[in-house]
Amino acid sequence: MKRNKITIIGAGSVGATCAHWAASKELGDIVLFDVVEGIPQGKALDLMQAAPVEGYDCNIMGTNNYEDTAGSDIAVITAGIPRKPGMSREELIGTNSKIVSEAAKNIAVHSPNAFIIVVTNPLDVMVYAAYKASGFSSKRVFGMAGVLDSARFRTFIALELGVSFEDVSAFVMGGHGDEMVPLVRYSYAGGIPIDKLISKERIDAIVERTRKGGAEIINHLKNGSAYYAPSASVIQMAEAVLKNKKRILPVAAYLNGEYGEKDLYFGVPAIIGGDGIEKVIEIDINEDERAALKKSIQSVRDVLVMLDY
Ligand code: TXD
Repeated sequence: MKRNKITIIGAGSVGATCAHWAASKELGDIVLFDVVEGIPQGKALDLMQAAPVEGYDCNIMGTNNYEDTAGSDIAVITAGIPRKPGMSREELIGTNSKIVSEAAKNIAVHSPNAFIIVVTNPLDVMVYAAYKASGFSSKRVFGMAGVLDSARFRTFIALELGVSFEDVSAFVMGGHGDEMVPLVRYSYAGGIPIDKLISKERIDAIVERTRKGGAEIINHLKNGSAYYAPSASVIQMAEAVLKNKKRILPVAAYLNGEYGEKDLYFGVPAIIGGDGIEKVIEIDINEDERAALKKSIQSVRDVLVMLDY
């Protein structure tokens, strides 16, 4: 029986750590691709040599040649340049859109049946670029941001309450930028709405920290951005597809009328399974949430118009 094949484009911090999580979950054989010679080969070999210790069976190879990615089931695009302190995600668009489009075209040629998960920033617009460049159905091209932003939100809620991370469910909608919308009304700890457990001021502070979650880490690292939680989030999405789990996850999905928007990738809850994005879920939102989402949509559209494709 054939194993799943997972290609990761960009063997930097997020890409290599995606390979690490995917291997530890034994999701399939892994190909790490990068334009820099030696880096993907070295990291892949190193990771494969952890297999006897960790007990996973998957082949992990590094390459600079797209032909080695042929026949992949999942392709994750992390290639690009990351933010530096003080930089917005939007400032990356010129360089990253070329890199992402080139990656998506190569995936389409070598792995015509793959699902593409885009990670590169500015996320919502880069997914759009990958969708256009690949020519794939929008069900098969989506972006990771909401799982990460929600994981940050859930982490801060659990820390605030001093309870298990596992018991906190919460999610963040919207674009992957400072206007993202953490949905307090849809956030629970052990099934109890968080506004019954945490004061309004503290919730406001947690929402703000969530929105700035990426920058907080960049400010610590100085050279590079977050990668452990981002890559874990990517692999959760890949697993949902490969195992046809039908998970409900917040994902940058193509909107074709949902939430009143068309021809836009935007963070919304969706069912992710063996067919990719199987359904975008439209939740009930109140006036304040609608206004916040509008702002977030506008900020994605403002960057989308800069996309040259
Ligand atoms: O929530 C999210 N979506 C994100 C997004 C969370 C974390 C990081 N986010 C973004 O992912 C970040 O802003 C960047 O745009 C990407 C990748 O972040 P990472 O931290 O992994 O960046 P690195 O370590 O610089 O790795 C990028 C790699 C590096 O090895 C380059 O040599 C390679 O990309 N690269 C390429 N690979 C293939 N093809 C081309 N053309 C190419 N150009 C650069």
